[in-house]
Amino acid sequence: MSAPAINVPAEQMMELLEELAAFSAPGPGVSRLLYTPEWLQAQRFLQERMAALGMGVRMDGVGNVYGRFPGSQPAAKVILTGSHIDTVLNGGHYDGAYGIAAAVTALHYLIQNFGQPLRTIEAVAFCEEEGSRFPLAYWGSGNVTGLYDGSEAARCADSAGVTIASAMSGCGLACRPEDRGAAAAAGDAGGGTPLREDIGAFVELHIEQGIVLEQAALDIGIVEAIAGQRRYSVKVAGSTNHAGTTPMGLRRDALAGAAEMLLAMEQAAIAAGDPLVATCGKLEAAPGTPNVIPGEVQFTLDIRHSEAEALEHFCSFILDVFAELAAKRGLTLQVTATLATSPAPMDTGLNRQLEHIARRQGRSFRSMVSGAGHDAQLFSPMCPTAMIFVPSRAGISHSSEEYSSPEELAAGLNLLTAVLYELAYKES
Ligand code: HGY
Ligand code: MN
Ligand code: MN
Repeated sequence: MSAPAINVPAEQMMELLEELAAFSAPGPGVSRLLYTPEWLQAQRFLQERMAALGMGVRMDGVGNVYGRFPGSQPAAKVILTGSHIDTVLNGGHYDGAYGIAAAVTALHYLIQNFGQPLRTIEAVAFCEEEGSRFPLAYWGSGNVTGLYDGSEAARCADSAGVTIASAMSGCGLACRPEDRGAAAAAGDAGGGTPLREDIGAFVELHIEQGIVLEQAALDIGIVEAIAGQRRYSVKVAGSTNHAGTTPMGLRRDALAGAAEMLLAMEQAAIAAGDPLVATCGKLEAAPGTPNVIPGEVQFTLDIRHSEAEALEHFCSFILDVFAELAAKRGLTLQVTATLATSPAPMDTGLNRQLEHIARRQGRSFRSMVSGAGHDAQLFSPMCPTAMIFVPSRAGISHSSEEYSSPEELAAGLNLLTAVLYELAYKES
């Protein structure tokens, strides 16, 4: 059976993107952090929109929203597509939301033009991927794929001390596995275990968040692997003292110590060479007054590499350097690992299919590694998984400047729709 022409109008997707961007806390760009009022409004909006399009809709026990069109072969595994609904602080309109808006638009186009699929097709808005509010990331796909079992909700709190569990119950969601069973039995919208074993393939459409495609003037990136990530929270403690009366030689300055550690990390990352990257994105010094020597500093580390061994080696090396610097300065050091995701290869068979479709649709493309982490990397060990990129203007992302043109977004939408057609409608 040859492949039918796929020509999805982008208007529905563009409208969804605009509506989703409105669900944000005040301030520049889009801020939609997990379990905030704007997060809940966005997830409820998506449920309404999916239901209005005729999808079967549900929210699971952690707040992932699903919309599906059932297949004629109920025993066949589900073809899942989507991305994350949360954003970074003051982020852009497209990171995460694009994959969701395209998934909903693609499913609606397929059902309208080709009727019931053989295998169920499902769109998902994962509740959280960024790690912007709580010191963990991938809370949505991590619960679906078993990275988390939900027990983390009780012990993980944001900077205001609000635990995931209490933020969840504030959204009407059951948090503990035993609660979810009861909620599901009661038909509670926030019930239903997130863990899934019925997924036959996962495809994520996303902006590149880098400059490779724009510089090469290419339409599409077909991701061959997603970098592994390690995140840590680090606490350096010394002693507060008077900024005016304490001689330099008698200080245990936690901030000066942290600064030396972070400069050493930057030098080591540069020496390690691409694709290793290491970042401190958040640092808080206490007590935080101009005339007091900081006695305590908390900061985060985000270290990535596309090869597991190189990532492991760099992390253990740099944490040893931190320990030496702390000892030299009479400081104490406490390092807590908050995230570890392995580098994830995408499915070569699916990637061949995507290349074939891109050629058929007249799209230029290249294969590439993703330095950004994505929900797709948690699915690749459990089912055939693929990721499609479209260009980001000037490679900018995690910023209100994030932009991809409607034409670029439409090219990704049409490629996604075509591969979903092949996965859900074609006899295997
Ligand atoms: O941080 C990342 O790589 C992704 O944008 N969450
Ligand atoms: Mn993203
Ligand atoms: Mn992101």
